[in-house]
Amino acid sequence: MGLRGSKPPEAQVLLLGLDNAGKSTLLYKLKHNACVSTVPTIGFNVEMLEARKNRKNIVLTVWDVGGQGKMREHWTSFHQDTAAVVFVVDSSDRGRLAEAQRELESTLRSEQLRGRPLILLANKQDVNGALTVTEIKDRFNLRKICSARDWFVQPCSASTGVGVEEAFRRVIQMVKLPSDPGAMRDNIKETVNYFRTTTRR
Ligand SMILES: Nc1nc2c(ncn2[C@@H]2O[C@H](COP(=O)(O)OP(=O)(O)OP(=O)(O)O)[C@@H](O)[C@H]2O)c(=O)[nH]1
Ligand SMILES: [Mg+2]
Repeated sequence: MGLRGSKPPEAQVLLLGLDNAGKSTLLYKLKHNACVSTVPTIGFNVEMLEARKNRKNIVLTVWDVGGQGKMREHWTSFHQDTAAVVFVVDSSDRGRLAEAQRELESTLRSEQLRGRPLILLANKQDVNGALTVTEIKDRFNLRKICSARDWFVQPCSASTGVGVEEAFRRVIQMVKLPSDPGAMRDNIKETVNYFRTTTRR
C-alpha cells in the first residue's frame, strides 16, 4: 500500500562468476557509474542499489563474492534468501569457459536457489574475439541447465558500461519480491516442478 515512511521492499541479488570475470568492476559501475580499478576480492563486497519496479521503489542488495578457487567453497553461504543470481562470464577467456560452466551448473543445483532467475552476463564484449551471446548459450547448455527457472543472457562490458544498464533493468524485471502478486503462485509452480523432476529420476 506504500505507507509513508515504510521501508521499500528489498531483494538480495547474488553476483557470482570465476575470478577475473569482472564482478566487482560491474558492481562499482552500477553503484557509482565509474570504472573503478579493482583487486581480486577476498571475501565479498556488498552494495545497496535503489531501483523502481512496478512503479514502486525497491532496494536491491547486491552481494559480490570473490571468485578465486578458495573463495568458491563459500558461495553456498550466500545462497539463502537470494532472489536472483547474476553469473558473470569473461566472454574473451575461451580457455576457462568449461570451468565457468561447471561452477554455474553446480551453483544452480543448490536447493536454496531453486526456481530463482538467472541472468548470465557475457562480459568483456569490448575485447576482440569475445564469444557472442549465441555461443555462450550453447557452450553453457543453458536451455538444459535452466529448464526450471527464468533465464536471460545479456552481453555487456563492465569497463565501458555498454549493456550494464540493460543488465540491471533485466535483473529488476526478473527478480521476484516477496510482495509481488505472482510470487506465491510462482513458488507453488516451482515446488510442483521440483517434485516432478525429482520423482522422475
Ligand atoms: N576489457 C575488459 N576488462 C574488464 C571488463 N570487466 C572487468 N575487466 C577487467 O578484468 C579484471 C578483473 O575484474 P574484477 O572486477 O576485479 O573481477 P572479479 O570478477 O571481481 O574477480 P574476483 O574478485 O577475483 O572474483 C580487471 O582488470 C578489470 O579491469 C570488461 O568488460 N572489459
Ligand atoms: Mg571481485
